[in-house]
Amino acid sequence: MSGSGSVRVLVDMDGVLADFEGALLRKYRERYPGEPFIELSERRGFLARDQYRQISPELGPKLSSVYESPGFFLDLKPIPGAIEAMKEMSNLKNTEMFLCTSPILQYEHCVQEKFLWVEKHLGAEFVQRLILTRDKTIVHADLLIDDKDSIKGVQASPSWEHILFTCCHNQHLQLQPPQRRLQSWADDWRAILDSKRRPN
Ligand code: T3P
Ligand code: MG
Repeated sequence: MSGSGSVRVLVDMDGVLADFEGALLRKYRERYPGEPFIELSERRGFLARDQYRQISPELGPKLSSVYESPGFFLDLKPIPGAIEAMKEMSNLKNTEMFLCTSPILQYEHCVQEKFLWVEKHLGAEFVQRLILTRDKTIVHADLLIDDKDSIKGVQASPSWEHILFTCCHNQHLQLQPPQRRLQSWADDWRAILDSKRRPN
């Protein structure tokens, strides 16, 4: 799979490097003051719009309008520690690190802004490590660090182990062993990479 002796890691963007949920709540409340909203501590389920729809059907499209707007993806704030972790990971020996992210289907702004975000926060050399795909199961790696609790695609048994990155919408989930979490970038991500290294 990866070069001999190397570990190949895919790192997701939204919810792992970029604070999608924080920006979504803040901008939704600015755009729709007076409408009901869900505190981040009360978020459940990957898609925020599904939870908002349960409050009232018209809240779903109102919420989507926020992340479909120009500037939403570019303006996302980095998750604490993410930029430092990516720079360190990219400099580790025997480590192949890629960013692996899915664009939303209303891709007009999202696709370009994901590239711009990487260049702005990580630098031009990281743009070369950026993979955009709607199906992460066909990308070969040892690890995928991602906040989505269930990652499906055409490959029923992906090559990577999915490490669930803790985010408001998944924090209450009880994982089935041997599934593993990374609680934050202050957690021991280096040990997770080391667990995949093969002895030379
Ligand atoms: P990423 O693969 O970087 O996590 O779904 C397309 C992208 O937008 C994907 O990015 C996930 C993110 N996203 C959310 O995190 N929550 C949502 O509710 C939606 C619609 C998208
Ligand atoms: Mg994500």
